[in-house]
Amino acid sequence: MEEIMTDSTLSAKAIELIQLEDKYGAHNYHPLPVVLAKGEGVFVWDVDGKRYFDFLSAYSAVNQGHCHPKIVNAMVEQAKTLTLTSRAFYNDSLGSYEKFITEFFGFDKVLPMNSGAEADETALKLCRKWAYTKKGIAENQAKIIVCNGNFHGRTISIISMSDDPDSYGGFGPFTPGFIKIPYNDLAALENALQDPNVAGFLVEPIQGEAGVFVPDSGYLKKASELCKAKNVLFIADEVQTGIARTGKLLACDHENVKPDVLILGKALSGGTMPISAVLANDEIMLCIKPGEHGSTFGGSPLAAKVAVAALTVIKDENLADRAEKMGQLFRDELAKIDSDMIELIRGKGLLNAIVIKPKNGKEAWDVCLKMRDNGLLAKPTHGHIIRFAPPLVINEQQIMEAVEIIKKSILSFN
Ligand code: IF1
Repeated sequence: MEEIMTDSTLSAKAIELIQLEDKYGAHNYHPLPVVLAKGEGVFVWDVDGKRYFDFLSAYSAVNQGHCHPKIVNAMVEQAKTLTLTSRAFYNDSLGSYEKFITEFFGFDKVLPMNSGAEADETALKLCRKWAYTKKGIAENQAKIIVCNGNFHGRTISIISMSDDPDSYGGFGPFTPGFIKIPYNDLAALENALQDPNVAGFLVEPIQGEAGVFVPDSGYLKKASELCKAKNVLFIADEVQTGIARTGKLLACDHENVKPDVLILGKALSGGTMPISAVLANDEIMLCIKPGEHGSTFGGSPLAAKVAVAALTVIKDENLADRAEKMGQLFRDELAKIDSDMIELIRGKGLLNAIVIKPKNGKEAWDVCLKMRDNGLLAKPTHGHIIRFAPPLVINEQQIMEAVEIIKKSILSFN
């Protein structure tokens, strides 16, 4: 709270709202001090009417831009008609959504959930069930390979896969059945796959939380081939990388890899509500039988209509191509900034990060505060990395303006 009180850029109204959250909300986040009240396209506005470029996009949930009118309209129309039936009954929106999304991504079946973590949990359950009913692994013996540096969510089983003490520390006992190997290490994968009880390999095509860590080209392709050779499911967590963010519909598409199980979330709703999904072919998906998995809200008529609208916008506005082109431009322009504080620029499409070398005690957090003052929002991760992931509807002129803000902010520490 001290830093808030001494932050001269915050209005009395903003401070009051921050204090309200601090007093009544759990302290499980450390937000950048800015209080937002409105969003449209690539921009958000704070409670005092100041406009910012949103270079976080709610961690890639608002790929389609804030409050996209087509998504909001679909949402409002359906909200006035029928929001939720539960899956105890059929509804008139789910089937057409299921047809739409399975054709969109090329799978036989979809299992609708809400949050990304839930979809990841669903994929883990599906993989285990497949292991026992199809692969012939003895009951309770299935193992799933995961990567160091992963981020798949916050549930107990998911943090059991994490090697980040902030994620798992103090939350044990943990779920067994995971093998942790280094990311981007095919030899380690090959070695772990020797265990006949391995049923799946869960991987992010680009590690988000790790600071937008892009693996070597060919890694995903070879990893999927190694899995195939051992009859192990290749499970792609594209919650953050999917839905056009990296310049293709899926990050796996960069290497023509077709996962056995695909996990989607975030931008599946364009940032309007939690909608996630697991996609797989019949051989795998039909291993889960009635009564064995589900959720109250997953597959609601509201979610169904919103998801169809959100994916339609991705296609109609060519957002994958736009992410590819704008991402290239963004990295090219960033590379021209002459500052020893920029140690590295990396990313794919519009999922990018810079690694900051602290200077005169100024770190990534200070750079983010300065960018905020200059009208651009981004968040540091791991102390020294800043993620840059604007909505994919950003245009060339806006990229140039944003780079100018980033440049001005970083050079202010010279
Ligand atoms: C937070 C990070 C991003 C994800 C992947 C599943 C989930 C996520 C690949 C779970 C969620 C989030 C959640 C957000 C911060 C964020 C994040 F920095 F932690 F790593 F995006 F980069 N799989 N990612 O990235 O989805 O249950 O949250 O819907 O505040 O925790 P969820």
